[in-house]
Amino acid sequence: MRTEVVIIGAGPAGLLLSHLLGREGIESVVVETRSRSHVESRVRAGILESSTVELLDAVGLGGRLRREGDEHRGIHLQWPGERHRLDFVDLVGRSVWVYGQTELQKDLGRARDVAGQQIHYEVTGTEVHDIDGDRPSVTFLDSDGTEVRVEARAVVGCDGSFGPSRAAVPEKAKQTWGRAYPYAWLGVLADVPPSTDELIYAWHPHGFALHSMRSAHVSRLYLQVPPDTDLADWPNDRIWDELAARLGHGQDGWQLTPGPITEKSVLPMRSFVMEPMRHGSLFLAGDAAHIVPPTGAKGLNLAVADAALLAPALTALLRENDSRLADAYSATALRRVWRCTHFSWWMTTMLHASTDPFDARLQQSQLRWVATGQAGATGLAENYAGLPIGF
Ligand code: RFL
Ligand code: PHB
Repeated sequence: MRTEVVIIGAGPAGLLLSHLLGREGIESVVVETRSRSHVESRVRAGILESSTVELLDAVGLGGRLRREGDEHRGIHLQWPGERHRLDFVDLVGRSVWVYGQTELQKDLGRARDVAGQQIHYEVTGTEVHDIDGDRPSVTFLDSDGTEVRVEARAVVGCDGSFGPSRAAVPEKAKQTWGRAYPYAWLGVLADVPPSTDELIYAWHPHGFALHSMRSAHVSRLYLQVPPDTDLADWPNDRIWDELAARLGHGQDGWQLTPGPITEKSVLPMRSFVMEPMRHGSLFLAGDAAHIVPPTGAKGLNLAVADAALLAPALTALLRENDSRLADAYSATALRRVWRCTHFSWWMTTMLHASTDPFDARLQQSQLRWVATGQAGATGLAENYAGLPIGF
């Protein structure tokens, strides 16, 4: 089989890239190990930056998001006894949108259906070949066991943190950086209206807690837990009691309303960056090249920004034989990647309880500076509401 671009992975990076290339008349084939229903029901991110929303609008994907998503002007930052609101619109003139990654994934899937996109779901044994030349190919076993080889002009690894693309770049041609954090998040989805209008990020000596949401009827909440946490040790009552304690139930009359929990999982937290994000005719985008802890809500937005940079670069390369944008892709994308990597690390280390009492004092001082002063609040707002795609 022959196409122009093979995209490995049908997550947000892969499907958005195929959508953007399709709009330029560039043909792509997408391969994905999981089933479509699995990809569309994975509970993950929930916050879209303003530049993500503007991009989705500009390429015809913003309709349902604007109708069913919820625009938030800011967040609440708190610690025991105090809750402060940061208004991003006042601070930096930008907002964020609450819209589940599951919904964006469905919107992307439908848009690709309409365009007649070839997507091979439930493939196995994906391998990347000949990326040093300009005729790379990808081989895999299709869902019915047929061996398939797709030749292309470029391969894009959008295969997330465990896909094969990153490993296809020779060791001597790449550098990696990373950090594993000594905690994880226990995340729950609950069929109960959110107890807050905007997200609450809470520092607490027991550990961090976050009150997020998916809709007017569904709440999404997280608790900092040790990385080796066994879900069996966290019956629902214990989860709600701990959320109530950390989020300040009773503080100034605020109440957390518990409800039926429909999903529960433990998520490890790490930072990771690989450079460069291109080797020969293989390009990497999204979690395949970088991973951030979820505290800054940046992972999905970075995946979108990579796809938005890569689409014009591949278009110029394939249509005009102009390699300038493709040659600049890695360095351009990495500027934003490192900014978001720093922001996510900073939010994470500021908000998660550590065992060192000196750290705790520094965190409280930093939090107060951010929550009550113009300079700190503006820095948080600028990063959280999002930088321009080409930052
Ligand atoms: P994805 O979504 O992981 O998609 C990669 C796809 O590649 C497939 N794949 C393969 N396909 C073919 N052959 C192979 N050998 C393959 N190996 C893997 C996988 O099955 C998968 O479908 O990566 P992408 O597209 O780069 O998107 C990244 C985002 O999904 C991720 O960064 C965010 O979900 C991170 N994240 C958040 N980001 C935000 O911007 N805001 C948030 O509020 C936010 N919250 C979160 C998050 C991630 C979370 N988890 C579970 C990781 C909250 C959570 C809980
Ligand atoms: C979410 O709603 O899943 C969410 C929101 C904000 C974060 C992380 C996750 O920082």
